[in-house]
Amino acid sequence: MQVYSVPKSIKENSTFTFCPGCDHGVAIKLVAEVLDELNLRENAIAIASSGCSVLLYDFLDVDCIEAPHGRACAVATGVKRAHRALKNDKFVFTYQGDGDFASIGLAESMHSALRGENITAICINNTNYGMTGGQLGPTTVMGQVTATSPLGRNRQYHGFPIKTAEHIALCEGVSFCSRVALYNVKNIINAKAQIKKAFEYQQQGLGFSFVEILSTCPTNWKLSPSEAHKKIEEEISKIYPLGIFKDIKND
Ligand SMILES: Cc1ncc(C[n+]2csc(CCOP(=O)(O)OP(=O)(O)O)c2C)c(N)n1
Ligand code: SF4
Repeated sequence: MQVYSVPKSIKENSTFTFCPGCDHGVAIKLVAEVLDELNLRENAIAIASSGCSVLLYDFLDVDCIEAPHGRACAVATGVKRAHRALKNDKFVFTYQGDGDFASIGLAESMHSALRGENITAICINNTNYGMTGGQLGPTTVMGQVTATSPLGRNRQYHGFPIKTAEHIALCEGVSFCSRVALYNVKNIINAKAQIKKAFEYQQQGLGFSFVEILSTCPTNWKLSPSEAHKKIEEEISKIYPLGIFKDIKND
């Protein structure tokens, strides 16, 4: 009996090149499993962005476009609308870091949500700019030491971090909005269910769907993979609570 196989939506013989213990690999595997289960692989277009998330297109066996930093939701909007105008509807989703989605791209992200674009955005929140060396990002928590906040994030100099899912949930065009984590099996199973729901809402034409995934960046956090997961469980998920913030079918 086969109990596990690599998702068809992952390229054959792929070896993830993320740092050891990085949750990007788990997140991409979940996305691939959901694409398989919903039979979306041939019709999907993924929009990758700048940051470690861009590596998505090295591993995912679907059509991918790389957007300039922060512009993934804008590119996804264009791709979705252009195909719809040609009566060739596509399944379109973005895969972005928190810096990409909630800092340089905040206007594009939020206005896509407000417009209710029928796309799905996945935001990997690892509380820093991972690819460029661990600088302070929009989600860096108070007191967190980063490459550009050596004394820790503080109110006077840096201000407060953004609670991305809570803000996106306030946008009227949003059909589904949740925050998940990947620090244990229960959470991984739940994360997959939320990604699936977000994808299904797009299939049903319900508007902008969004999943924020709390993720590790052991390299820049200077922690082991297990310490990094513990940090998410005990610290980060207390500041950024897990849950569904909007579900138009159940609200
Ligand atoms: C317009 C622009 N500004 C800055 C950069 C440099 N840059 C590349 S990746 C990145 C940060 C990515 O951080 P995040 O979006 O949080 O993703 P992560 O790497 O943590 O997954 C930056 C600032 C760029 N590529 N383009
Ligand atoms: S720098 Fe951080 S986010 Fe990027 S691959 Fe390494 S651990 Fe993952």
